[in-house]
Amino acid sequence: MCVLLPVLYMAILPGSREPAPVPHTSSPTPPNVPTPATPPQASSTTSQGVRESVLEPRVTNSIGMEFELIQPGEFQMGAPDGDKDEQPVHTVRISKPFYLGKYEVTQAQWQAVMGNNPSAFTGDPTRPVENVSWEDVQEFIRRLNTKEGGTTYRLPTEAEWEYAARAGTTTAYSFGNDKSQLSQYAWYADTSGSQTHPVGKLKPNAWGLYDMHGNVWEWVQDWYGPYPAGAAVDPAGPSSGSHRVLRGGGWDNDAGTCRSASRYRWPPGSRYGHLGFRLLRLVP
Ligand SMILES: [Ca+2]
Repeated sequence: MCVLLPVLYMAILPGSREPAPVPHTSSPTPPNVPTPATPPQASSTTSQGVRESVLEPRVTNSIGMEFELIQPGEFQMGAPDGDKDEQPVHTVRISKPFYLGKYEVTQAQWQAVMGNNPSAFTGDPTRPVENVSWEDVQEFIRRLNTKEGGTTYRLPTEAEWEYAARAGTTTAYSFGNDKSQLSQYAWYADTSGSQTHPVGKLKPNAWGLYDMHGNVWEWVQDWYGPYPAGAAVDPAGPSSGSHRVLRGGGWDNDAGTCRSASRYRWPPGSRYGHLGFRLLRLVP
């Protein structure tokens, strides 16, 4: 009877999936149910999968920066109907999990590490720091890595940034294609009042990241250059260049410029009131 029970149970369940294996006591692995509000699950029961399962879904560092775990995966980088430099759309595989800042780095966090606040828009320390160059950010990272010894931070690569911004979507924005919804997620030209706003006040994307669209442009690690023609694994951009890449659009940009695939660039020494960043924290 005990052996027949699972079979009978499946037979009387309307809509039971026929190929589903009969429950087996020695294999307790549950089905991998997609959950759009969280990062993707490990794809298999490899040793890497076991390791991923024990990672904290989010961490907070010594100066209160919060990070969300981003699981590895594959996505289509670029936009077929976007600007020329967003093409060709190509397959990118992110091979390792990483933590990404839930918010843009704030003025309070910059102050805690650097002892100053270069921002153009002050008055609330939870506004994003801006008016920082790519090179300034490297100094911030050096000091933070020293302060936290044993934990490594860096800027995300352009591919890591877009992968996280899309959060599994293939649309213009992390919430779809409808520009009229952008004001729920982003401070941009139509809504910002020509200034930055405290981080995290609007809706996050499906992976829990705020202000990926708008507020301040975010420096990423890569030199600016054309995309590769074919598929890539953990691409890090050209080996040299004159401009570093910025992503996400800012408070003074139109909706189209805040798309997930949109790219911009400035020389690494440039500072403006719309240039900020968020950090990546390596998984140990
Ligand atoms: Ca942003």
